[in-house]
Amino acid sequence: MNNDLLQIISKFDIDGSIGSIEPFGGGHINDSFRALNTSTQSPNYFLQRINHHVFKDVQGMMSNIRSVTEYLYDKYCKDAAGGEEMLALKIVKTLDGELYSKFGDSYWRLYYLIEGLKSIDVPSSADIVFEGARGFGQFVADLHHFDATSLTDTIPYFHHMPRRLKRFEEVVSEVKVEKTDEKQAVEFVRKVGDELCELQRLLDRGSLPLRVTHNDTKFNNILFDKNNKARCVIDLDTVMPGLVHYDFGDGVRTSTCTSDEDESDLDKVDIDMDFFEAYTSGFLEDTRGILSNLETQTIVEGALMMPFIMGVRFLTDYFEGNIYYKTAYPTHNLVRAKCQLELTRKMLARKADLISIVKKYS
Ligand code: ADP
Ligand code: GN1
Ligand code: MG
Repeated sequence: MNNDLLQIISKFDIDGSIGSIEPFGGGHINDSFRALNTSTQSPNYFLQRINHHVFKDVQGMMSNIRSVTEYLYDKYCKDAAGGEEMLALKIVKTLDGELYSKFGDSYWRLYYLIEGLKSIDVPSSADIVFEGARGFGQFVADLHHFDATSLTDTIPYFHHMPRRLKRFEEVVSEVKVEKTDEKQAVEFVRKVGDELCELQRLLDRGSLPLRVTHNDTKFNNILFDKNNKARCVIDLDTVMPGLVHYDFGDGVRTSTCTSDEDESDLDKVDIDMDFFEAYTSGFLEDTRGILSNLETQTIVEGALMMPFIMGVRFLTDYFEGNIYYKTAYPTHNLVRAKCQLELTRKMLARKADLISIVKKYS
């Protein structure tokens, strides 16, 4: 076992004795490890190195997570009935009572490992899509009365589409866009960019409310039990004030697409309309009662914007030299961008059908 990891975990208030610490999970930003206890009487843990280049205000982010998880923990424990209730992540503090620990140049946090639950990268049925969406919707509904203004913006302007486009243009102006596929991607961003800033315009006008949203509702950020029931929303780094559209949209992006996020064969990239219907009905199940008419009427804009903003972010990172996302090969971000932009294009072509489906469940 890595000695540094053992030293790091020993700074936290843990029980028992750790027998192994192994890499776990494969996100693009943080590094995660599972720490197993030697004794079954003591809990197992989930250790993460926080990417502080991305999350610059580590204290602010950890206090957001603490207040939201404590709020949910309280709610779920009170509501608990029959072992099918939702669960909340629980932070393990350091021996000094802090929410994270600094070791050399890096920042670390610890959660209890939630036993017996699994994440699903690619849902295999509409039922699973429905259930994941229901869980993400419940998360927003459960935080309906939580004061969004008490939370720090962990990444300022995270989903501010006009700013993402401005940064994209700055980066593009400093590089040579030479290859045909790069040029096509840039042209597409310029062609549809303004249309996909609609949510920001509505927000700026005060027509849509800021809520507590997750902002990274990638489908594998919700854990399922053995009966495929959604039980726990995880990966809470980006929980902050946002539009419900972002949570609807990122779940759609990652659960209803017919390919992986980085598929290079663009013919394989499309939206599965049955899965979209399942996602919509699941997400609206608990949120229907709390959303304004305009939020529901415009929620499809979130499903269109999220693949697009990801396309723009991946493309920007590619032109910037792959400094933000973990990549497996030099053109990985370009491949991801082309895939996300293709998904955007195909979804835009079906916008009227997507709106009809939302109407059916509103
Ligand atoms: P990333 O930012 O890398 O996506 P996550 O916080 O989503 O990191 O964790 C990566 C994976 O680890 C998740 O998809 C899930 O499978 C698992 N995981 C995360 N937190 C826990 C936990 N507390 N208990 C059990 N498994 C977890
Ligand atoms: C990142 O950490 P992970 O892999 O869940 C990113 C999300 C993107 C996602 C794309 C803080 O999420 O915004 O949607 O990659 N998180 C951050 O796969 O930038
Ligand atoms: Mg994750």
